[in-house]
Amino acid sequence: MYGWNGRILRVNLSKGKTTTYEYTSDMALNFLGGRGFAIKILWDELSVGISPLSPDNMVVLATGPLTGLPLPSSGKLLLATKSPLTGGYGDGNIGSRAAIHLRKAGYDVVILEGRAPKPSFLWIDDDRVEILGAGDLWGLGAFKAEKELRDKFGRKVGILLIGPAGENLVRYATVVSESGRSGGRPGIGAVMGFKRLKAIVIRGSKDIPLFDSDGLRKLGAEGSRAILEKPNYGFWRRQGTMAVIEWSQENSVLPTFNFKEGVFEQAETIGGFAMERIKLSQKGCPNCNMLCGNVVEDSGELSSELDYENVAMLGSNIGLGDLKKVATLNRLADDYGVDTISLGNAMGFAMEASEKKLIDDKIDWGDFVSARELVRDVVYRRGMGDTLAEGTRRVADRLGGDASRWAMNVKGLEVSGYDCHLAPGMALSFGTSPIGAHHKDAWVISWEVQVGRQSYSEAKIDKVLEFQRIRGGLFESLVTCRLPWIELGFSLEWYPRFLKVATGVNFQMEKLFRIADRIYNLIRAFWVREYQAKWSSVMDYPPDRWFNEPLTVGPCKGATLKRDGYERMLRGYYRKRGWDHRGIPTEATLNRIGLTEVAKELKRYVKLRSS
Ligand code: PTT
Ligand code: SF4
Repeated sequence: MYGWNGRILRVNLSKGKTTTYEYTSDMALNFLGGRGFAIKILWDELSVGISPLSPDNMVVLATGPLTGLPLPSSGKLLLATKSPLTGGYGDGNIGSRAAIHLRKAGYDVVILEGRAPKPSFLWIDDDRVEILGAGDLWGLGAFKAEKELRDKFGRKVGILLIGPAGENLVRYATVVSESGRSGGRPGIGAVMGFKRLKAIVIRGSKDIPLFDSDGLRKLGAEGSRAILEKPNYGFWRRQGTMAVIEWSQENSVLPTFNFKEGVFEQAETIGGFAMERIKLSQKGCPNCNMLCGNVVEDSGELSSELDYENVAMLGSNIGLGDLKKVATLNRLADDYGVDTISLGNAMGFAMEASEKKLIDDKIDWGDFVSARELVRDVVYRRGMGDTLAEGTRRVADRLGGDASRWAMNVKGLEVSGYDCHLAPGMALSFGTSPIGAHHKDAWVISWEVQVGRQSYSEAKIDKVLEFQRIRGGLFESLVTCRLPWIELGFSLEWYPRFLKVATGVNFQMEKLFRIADRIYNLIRAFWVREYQAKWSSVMDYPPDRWFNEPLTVGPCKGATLKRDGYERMLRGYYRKRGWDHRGIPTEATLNRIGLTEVAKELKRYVKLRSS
């Protein structure tokens, strides 16, 4: 095989044993890499019904055939597990030198299983793999721990690690890297924490086998130049994703006061232009010339890297209109290794519960000092923070009454920063995302605002499907960053060309979309096998708040999502996917997509419709 190393590293932390094995070219051709490999491994190997926080769970680190090559924005890594937040499939994508070193060490995938007897870290130095004692690293924040590891292993190694949130099993703890990159929203940091694995340090020095290495270098350089020449490149370098704050405010989709509203009075003070005024520098993932990380000075004169989601969720969603203070909360989240989206939702939920006098603790909207303390309480599981560390679905269940109506999650994963009172297409995207309410698969909202917010049209279903194929299927399996395409208009046609010089295989778009559909169906089968009789189409609904509580301010005042319209779209979505009325793939669909064995296995748990 070219393009793929063809090797998987398996680390059993309980036994202290590491092994490598080769996978087949069939797996490469049918699942491509990244998300495709991760779900294939989790489906094949995980016992059904295991607790995500048990030695039986696995963490899969997966690269794709383009990862780490001299191609645009290829320094990304997919992390996957059975999520402690949702109980279903969960993954995240992180920019890290670890992705490149892993490929250069000769592996495409690492599987972490079992649980170490004591806090440990993994050292992968090409073929030499060691599980070492974490010693004093355990308990340290991610910034300090990363620095200590760099002092010891060298400035250039790849490092993935968890902070105290992962160690303390916060259900939305992430994996962090490069002092400010964070991935694995559905609690992959908590699974690593349960495994007592503080960090993974990787140094790789080999060549990745390529079909046409000269051709790849040339094409990669051509692609990088094409990105530099894009008309919006300059503005992108100034603001990156932060420009979305102003856009969201203008279009009344900026999450505000726990998604009660879509506009925030102080939006201007936390937007892209406000960010430019306190910007110190720009950072990016390796192998990328778009450098979209905006490093700013926070209220404690420390640096903090801001993106749209961080600011929307720790700013407007909790009523905080001071960007430096938002940056402080964000820095804490990065240091502790906790997801800003779920954290912002959990804090918004707590503030609303306090306003409604449903809890004894008092915490007002926009109260920075209490919010900062609450972040620490969540991470160290103190008082109310201990409950909030469980995620909004579990908190609402405990609180009872109508709390689940304004607990903003789908399948247990908190909603990312787009209000959907008047965005049915985006609501469908959140509802049907394969990991819970994340925007990464089908970020259709920008298109939806252009074509008309009101409609529940078939075109919106098609757009969700198209984006799920491109973003969730293609980019998550290649594994490279999708932002050159979605933000700068770097054409998708480059990717089959990249694949050709890397692997020698002609992947037409149609073939890649078929792989994407296979991945989506397998992920859906995984969820259904886990939930069994508890699975129903209700799992694919956005939070009740958007249906029941109209916006009270802004240009879309009075808007709500229409339940019958949403139901119609969801049914249409199922039909187009070849799923039945419960959202379960039919036997015919699974057979058609090459998942006959999956159909046989799934039949042991639920009744499958034949077509
Ligand atoms: C991603 C989610 C996002 S999506 C953001 S901001 W974004 C938040 N970032 C967090 C953070 O920072 N610190 C923290 N403690 N928690 C955070 N939670 C949130 O996590 C990120 C970029 C961004 S910035 C986006 S859109 C794109 N995402 C990609 C993706 O998903 N796939 C892909 N092939 N390419 C992508 N490119 C872009 O990468 P999750 P990163 Mg992230 C600090 O991880 O779990 O997927 O959640 O990885 O390296 O920081 O790059 O407006
Ligand atoms: Fe990383 Fe941004 Fe480059 Fe994507 S565009 S690889 S997120 S720096």
